[in-house]
Amino acid sequence: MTDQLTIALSKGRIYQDTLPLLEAAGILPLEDPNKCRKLIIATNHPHIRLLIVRATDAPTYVAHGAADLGVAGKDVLMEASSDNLNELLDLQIAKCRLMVAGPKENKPHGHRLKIATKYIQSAKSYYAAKGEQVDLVKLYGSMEIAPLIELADKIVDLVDTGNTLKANGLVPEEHIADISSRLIVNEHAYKTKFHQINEIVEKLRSAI
Ligand code: PRT
Ligand code: MG
Repeated sequence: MTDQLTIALSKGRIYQDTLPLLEAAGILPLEDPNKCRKLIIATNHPHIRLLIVRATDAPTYVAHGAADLGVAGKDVLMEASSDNLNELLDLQIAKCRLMVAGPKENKPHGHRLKIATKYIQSAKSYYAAKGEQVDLVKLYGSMEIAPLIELADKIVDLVDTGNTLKANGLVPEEHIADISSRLIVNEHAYKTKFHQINEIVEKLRSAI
């Protein structure tokens, strides 16, 4: 018997970079989520479907078993609970770095360092490991603005080309982690649908 398999992934760069890997594994989406508005995309395998979700939500779908497999950035996984899910493969896609960045002219400050970020957990463990006490301000996007208008001294954000930082008068200062996207699996599904999942995993592994 072939079980229904659901794979959660986000549109944008993760979809673009996962598509060739899925194709190498013989999984061909029947529609392009960037062109149609559908959030559930059928594939050439009647029992395999793709779920198009927000990048930050992929681990939640997998943890709850609403998706068996998923693709998520390590940045997202470091912020999410790892209950009920396992990381199976480093897909080596959507690569970037998690960094501390600040204004080109670093102003001296008499107060505790204030850091604006979407990555509270990662920033917390980074500064804790350095033994530095900081105040964290949670933002959901456009972090680069924070130091410009003195909401924060620095930011913790993803950097790829560095163009976004540069355009906002910021410079990368400290490297926190190398980021890439991971294939994640629901722990229960990995047991009950092992052969089916493992076949896909092995094909993806050799396509990386
Ligand atoms: O809407 P939301 O942003 O939550 O999700 P999304 O579906 O738009 O996801 P997307 O595509 O923005 O991000 C998905 C994953 O891609 C992230 O979780 C990362 O693991 C990975 N990734 C790789 C990146 C980048 N590179 C990246 N450069 N995610 C975001 N950026 C942003 C960064 O936050 C900054 O604003 O791009 C800007 C910096 O880019 P450069 O090239 O100017 O340095
Ligand atoms: Mg985005």
